[in-house]
Amino acid sequence: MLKQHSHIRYESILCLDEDTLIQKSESYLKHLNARRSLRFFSDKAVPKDVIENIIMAASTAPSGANKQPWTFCVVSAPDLKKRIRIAAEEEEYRGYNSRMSDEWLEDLKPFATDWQKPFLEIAPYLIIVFKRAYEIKAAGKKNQNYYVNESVGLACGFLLTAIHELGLVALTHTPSPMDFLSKLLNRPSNERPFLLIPVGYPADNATVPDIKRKVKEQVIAWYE
Ligand code: IYR
Repeated sequence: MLKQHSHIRYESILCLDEDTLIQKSESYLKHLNARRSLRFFSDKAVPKDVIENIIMAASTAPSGANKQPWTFCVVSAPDLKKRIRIAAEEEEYRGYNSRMSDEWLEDLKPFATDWQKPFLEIAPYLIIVFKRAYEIKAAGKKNQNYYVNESVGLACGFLLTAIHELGLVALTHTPSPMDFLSKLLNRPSNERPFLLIPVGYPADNATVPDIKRKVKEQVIAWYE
């Protein structure tokens, strides 16, 4: 073993035989393949402990130098959800009517989206993920974070997986630009909005766009 500082023993949790490995990997693929981004939420309450646990599950994601450069803001207050919806819709209205290119609007046609975002008020929780560009230490000293986008993206992936695991649904929403979220949530200057994720149960009769995933030949390049 290399000489390491304060390493502790890694306790492996599973050691499966090959057949079980293959079976489990197939059923995990099937399970994750059933995840969809949803825009139609029920207003049914989700226990606060569930939200806390899925966020702490997300916070186990790997990050540059283990800096964990994220803050998860959780909004359930109806008045604040309304203010977020109003501000998001203002930006989205400008986006759909002038900012987005024709190509972009064309690419979005299968999703049948527009500037209106009622789910921002209907979903019981909005998780707004902020990336922490750096840390502010005493006397205004700044400490660096590393690979911030990669780290926070991974944490969001973990969060979406945890949400799916529980049969709940989410949308990775990026109203653009997102600066209004820093103001409405009164975030410090080292934080920037990364993703807005409504979470809840699906609405009765919720629909999703009929889109396809790439097949393995398009996704994987083997070098054997
Ligand atoms: N932010 C807009 C537009 C939008 C952009 C992409 I890229 C999407 O995958 C979906 C939507 C909206 O949320 O409607």
